[in-house]
Amino acid sequence: LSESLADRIISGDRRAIAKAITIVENKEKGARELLERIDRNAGKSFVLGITGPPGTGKSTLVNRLIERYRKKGLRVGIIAVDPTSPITGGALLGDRIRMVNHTTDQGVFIRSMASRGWSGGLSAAIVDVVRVIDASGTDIIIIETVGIGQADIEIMKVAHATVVVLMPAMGDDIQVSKAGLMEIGDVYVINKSDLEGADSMVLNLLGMIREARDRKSMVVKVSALKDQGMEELMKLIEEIRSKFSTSEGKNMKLRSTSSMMVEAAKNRILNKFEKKLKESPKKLAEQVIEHKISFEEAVNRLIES
Ligand SMILES: Nc1nc2c(ncn2[C@@H]2O[C@H](COP(=O)(O)OP(=O)(O)O)[C@@H](O)[C@H]2O)c(=O)[nH]1
Ligand SMILES: [Mg+2]
Repeated sequence: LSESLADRIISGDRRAIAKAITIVENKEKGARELLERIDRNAGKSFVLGITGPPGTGKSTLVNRLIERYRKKGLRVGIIAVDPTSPITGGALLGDRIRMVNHTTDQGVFIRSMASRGWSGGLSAAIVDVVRVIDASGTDIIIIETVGIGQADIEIMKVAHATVVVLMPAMGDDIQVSKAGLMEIGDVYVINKSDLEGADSMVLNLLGMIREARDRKSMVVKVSALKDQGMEELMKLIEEIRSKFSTSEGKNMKLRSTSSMMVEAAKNRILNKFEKKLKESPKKLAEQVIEHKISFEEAVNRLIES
């Protein structure tokens, strides 16, 4: 089964991609084998992270990017990570509606993932999903996350480049500076620049970036809704993407691949450890209480695999 499924993924079959993602997400039997089978075909997609506080217009912007990349004839994959549960998720529904224009296009693959219920393994799950979509011959994979927590920052390490989306009148909002968003952006977008306060937000932002680090990043004003400033944003992203197949791109790939490996490894160690915690602590504790083994020895045994 996984042999033919792997072939179908590699040929770009959207239904096969969707099925494979379900298999790896649920850690079904054969998931690892499937990932092994597609491994040689992965590593070609440019992964673009898009993050920022809720409601800044990320999904609207992603739609605009999809339109443009499709016009270039490129295949696009979207992973929309949503904090709400898949059952009650209003925002998820919103994303679906906004992206609905692309559902009949074979060159676009969209997958929503709930960020809840992964108990720390979200990044690892995303890594597997990225590899499946990557192996299907997708040129660009966009990961949209709500940039409000450490988990989102972790996810963005998987991306080759990160776009942070903000909007006017956020000031030096605690959401922005506390969330670590100032450290991770290659490009900062002030979206909703059709609204008042965009210019002062740009100044604010430049100040915040300067405070956070010395690396320069690009700032661009956009209105995703009115489709304004999108050409300039595309130019900035394409500038980064054009380096992907050069020596500079090698560094992007190294950073992304090592982050992916670390996320996957962390998750597996954690799973193993948690499994062990279910079995042995009480038995070990009994021996500690009875002074059959020392406390230190018990801790050591707990972390031995
Ligand atoms: N005025 C204005 N509204 C926008 C713009 N982009 C998005 N919006 C609106 O902002 C709201 C949130 O957009 P959405 O894309 O779902 O934001 P997300 O939560 O960051 O993904 C929606 O009502 C959009 O129509 C824009 O450029 N200008
Ligand atoms: Mg969204």
